[in-house]
Amino acid sequence: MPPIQWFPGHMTKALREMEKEIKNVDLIFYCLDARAPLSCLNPKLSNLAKNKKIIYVLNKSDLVDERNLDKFKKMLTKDNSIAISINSVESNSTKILYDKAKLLLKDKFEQNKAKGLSYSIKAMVVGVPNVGKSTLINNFCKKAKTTTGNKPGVTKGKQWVAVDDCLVLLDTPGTLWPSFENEKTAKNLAYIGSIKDNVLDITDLAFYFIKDLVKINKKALEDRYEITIKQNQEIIEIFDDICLKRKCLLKQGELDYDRCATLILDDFRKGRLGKIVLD
Ligand SMILES: Nc1nc2c(ncn2[C@@H]2O[C@H](COP(=O)(O)OP(=O)(O)OP(=O)(O)O)[C@@H](O)[C@H]2O)c(=O)[nH]1
Ligand SMILES: [Mg+2]
Repeated sequence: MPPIQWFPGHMTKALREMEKEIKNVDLIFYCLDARAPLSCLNPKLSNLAKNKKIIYVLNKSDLVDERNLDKFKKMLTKDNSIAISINSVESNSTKILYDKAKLLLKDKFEQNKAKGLSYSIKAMVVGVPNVGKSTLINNFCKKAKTTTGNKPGVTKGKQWVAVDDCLVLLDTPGTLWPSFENEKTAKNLAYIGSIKDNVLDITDLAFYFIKDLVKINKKALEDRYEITIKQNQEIIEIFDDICLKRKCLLKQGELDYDRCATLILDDFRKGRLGKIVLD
């Protein structure tokens, strides 16, 4: 697969602004997509957050089997960090994050209380594009204070949002890094919709997605598209079968791979292929 890369100017600018703001925040909500939590670890963001308390949010947990998340939670839990899975679309699901944030910053609360000062937590919400950072913030606020969307690059600039007197959140644009050293990471980010589709060859991407899914969970493809995948079957033949089943055809009866590719990736992204963890 040709190297995938998407690092537009607004991301460089966003990272610079986040570097400036980092000293003003007590805590980082590091948003990861539960379907590929490790692929969502951006070295630039991890470096930015290294001296801060971090709550890793394994978001979109409704799209996976929770039992698959235990190993990631263990890996991400360290002295200064914990990991929690949530579904940001479900109302009030961020309550647990709020409670944990208060617990992590208990000392600061108490020191300020002793001085008779009120204290509000300032937290920065970071992550690669499209993992649900803005949705998470709206969940905290119980109303749509930030713009969300089913595509990467919706949030273009930083935005402070007051949840209540005790918590202020900073929404940030989804950021990637200049070059992916690992092809698997790049592909996973593309599959989950963190990379703009128009910088990718969508048919190539779907081809590799089928190839990967055959290894991870070929039954998911068989069930969704009512096909049978033979052992060592060529990936292109599987792609053809899905095209035929979904009637993705051009005028002369040729297969419309582009349309089929969009359909397959959309099915995965919306959870219609079942609960799949890529990492
Ligand atoms: N199924 C599911 N979808 C979610 C969840 N959280 C967010 N989404 C959806 O994911 C898409 C992206 O959400 P956003 O909140 O805009 O993501 P973002 O991280 O702010 O994206 P950028 O601003 O582009 O970096 C939207 O269609 C949301 O509805 C979740 O927990 N589960
Ligand atoms: Mg956003």
